[in-house]
Amino acid sequence: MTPQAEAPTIPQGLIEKLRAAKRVAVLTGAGASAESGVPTFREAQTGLWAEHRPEDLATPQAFEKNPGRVWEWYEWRRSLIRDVTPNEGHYALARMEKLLAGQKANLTLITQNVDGLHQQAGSQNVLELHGNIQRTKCAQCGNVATHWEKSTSLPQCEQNNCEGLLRPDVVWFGESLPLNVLRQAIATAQGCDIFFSIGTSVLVQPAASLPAMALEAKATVVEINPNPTPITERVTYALEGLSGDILPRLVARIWD
Ligand code: BV8
Ligand code: ZN
Repeated sequence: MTPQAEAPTIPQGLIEKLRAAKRVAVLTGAGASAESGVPTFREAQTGLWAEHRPEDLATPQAFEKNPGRVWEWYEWRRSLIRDVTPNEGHYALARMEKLLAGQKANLTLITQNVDGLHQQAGSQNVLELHGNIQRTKCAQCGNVATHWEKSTSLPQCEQNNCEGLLRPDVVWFGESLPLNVLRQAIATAQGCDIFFSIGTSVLVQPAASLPAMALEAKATVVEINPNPTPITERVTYALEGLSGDILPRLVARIWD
């Protein structure tokens, strides 16, 4: 039985920096939703999707070739998300945003996740780099909707005389990110005092370049992840552990 890894202490230097911070940036990945029960991309898929890799399904080519299968995969993922709730890490980030506002500072939350759990936990200033699985976008006219005809297996656009197929309003591999969102994320990374990289394997570009941009801009960079990533060696503080455990303790140490 491997000994339960000792939960990392929160470095005093980080506490002081956060108390004095004016601009805090947070980048989250699938690991921030893991404790809510949302499988991460690195985990093997289960059930009938076991033999499919997300990278092979989350592409325009896959949708082109077999829109029904891609649509079913997203309906399966929506079903996984429907029953989950934000975890303690999501709530701690929402609290941190409010507490920083109280000290005339701001927090910008840049997320790679498409599950909407940060907003559900109360975070306001959220940049969705990769879109949101709870919205659809018409493949033809681009109309974005949050409600669509659930009965059919391949819903179509309801805009007048548009027959377009609906697709999830997410960014697929090979598609560019929404430019205005990406620009804001880059400006945030380059202009912050403290940059948190939480629950991301720092592999998917261009999101994966944001922590390095913060380092180049001489920000204090904090990583929260139970596993090492390509930036672990370079960050100011590498807190090895779960976001749902570390974040509430961090907020309590600074503001309680
Ligand atoms: C683009 C939405 C170009 C869809 C997603 C070769 C080299 C470099 C780049 C490329 C390349 N080949 C292709 C590319 C580009 C490609 C890319 O980066 N590929 C990777 C695989 C190499 N990028 C793109 O295609 C992007 N677009 O480049 O466009 C372009 C430019 C101009 C014009 C046209 C085109 C688009 C990328 C967006 C893809 N869409 N999601 C959907 O969800 O279905 S990405 C998807 O995967 C997720 O959103 C997420 O971002 C990513 C998975 O990453 P993570 O979030 O980090 O999750 P992961 O599972 O990997 O890791 C979880 C981590 O959490 C782990 O480290 C784990 O240890 C940790 N963890 C686990 N539990 C916890 C925890 N941490 C804390 N607490 C816990 N409890
Ligand atoms: Zn349409």
